[in-house]
Amino acid sequence: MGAERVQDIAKSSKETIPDAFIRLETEQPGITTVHGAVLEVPTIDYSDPDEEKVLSAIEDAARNWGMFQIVNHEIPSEAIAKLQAAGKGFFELSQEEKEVYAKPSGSKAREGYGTALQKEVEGKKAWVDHLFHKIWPPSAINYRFWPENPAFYREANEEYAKHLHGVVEKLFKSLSLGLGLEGHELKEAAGGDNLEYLLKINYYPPCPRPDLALGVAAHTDMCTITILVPNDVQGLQASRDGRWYDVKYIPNALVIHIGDQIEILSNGKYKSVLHRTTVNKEKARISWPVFMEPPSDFEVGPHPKLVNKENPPKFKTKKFSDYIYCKLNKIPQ
Ligand code: DH2
Ligand code: SIN
Ligand code: FE2
Repeated sequence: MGAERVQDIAKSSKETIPDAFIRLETEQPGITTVHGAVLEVPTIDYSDPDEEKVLSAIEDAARNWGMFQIVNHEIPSEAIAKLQAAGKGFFELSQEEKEVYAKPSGSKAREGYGTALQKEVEGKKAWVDHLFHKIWPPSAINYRFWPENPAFYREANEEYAKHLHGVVEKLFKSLSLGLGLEGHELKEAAGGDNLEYLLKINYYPPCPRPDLALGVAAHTDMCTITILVPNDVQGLQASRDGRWYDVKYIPNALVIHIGDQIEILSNGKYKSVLHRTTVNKEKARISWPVFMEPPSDFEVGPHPKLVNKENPPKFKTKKFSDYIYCKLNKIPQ
């Protein structure tokens, strides 16, 4: 039965890795990373009393980077530490215990514990396992995919989701104002209060050849925005002028990715960021991205107030589920 987990493969890989994980030279991090440089993506300080300045910094970052970090946000560091301890605890359970939460094979749903059978360049595999489930709104949660162990898993995730809700509301408002819209209009056009938050825990086991393998291959996020916290192991890289850089790690910061749906809603003014992840020789890297998704049958397209004769729509309007389907199956727009 069971799919092969990277966590198991890692245990039996002492010096080499299976061929399926060795990237093409055009992707290998050892060759394609700009070494000795870290990318300082824009940092937004939410404790800054100058609201105009914060707003223009967010607008600039969303336009020119598609990525930024928020420091001094309202999420207590204890809530982040608890979320992280809960996720780490899950991946440290026995394989048998983790498989209880495995994504049912053949199921179309995405929730559950899994290892991607990625349809990637040359069929190469990603050095990562994951757990994926909704955390918001409470009515959309399927607790079937929330681990019972560690015992505080549920409390940690519910608390984090509540805190995150405040950050998401504030961020959508800023991004909306940055487009010249009313504060509520961007979120409304992205699904409003039906916006769903999906947590993915990425578990990247130690890898004997981090120069040859990738965690997650280069991609832009499909959702509206992603809010991510990593553990203390470096690994997130962003593409800048066609080169790959490590993103500067800031303890307790929230990493924000502008996703495809915001690029579309803004009619191209905001850009989704191309990123990927590397792995570490000695340490497990773990990250907790939360994807803010429109409901699957919700249609997303350039905001009507942002298109006119001079600015025609640059993107088609599509149901979010159709957008995902086309992207995953590489069907051109
Ligand atoms: C936006 C995204 C992603 C997403 C959902 C979004 C990703 C993927 C991801 C995913 C989830 C479950 C899986 C899987 C991949 O879902 O980038 O293989 O089983 O990582 O809204 O960007
Ligand atoms: C991802 O982009 O899917 C993962 C990012 C990370 O692990 O930091
Ligand atoms: Fe991503």
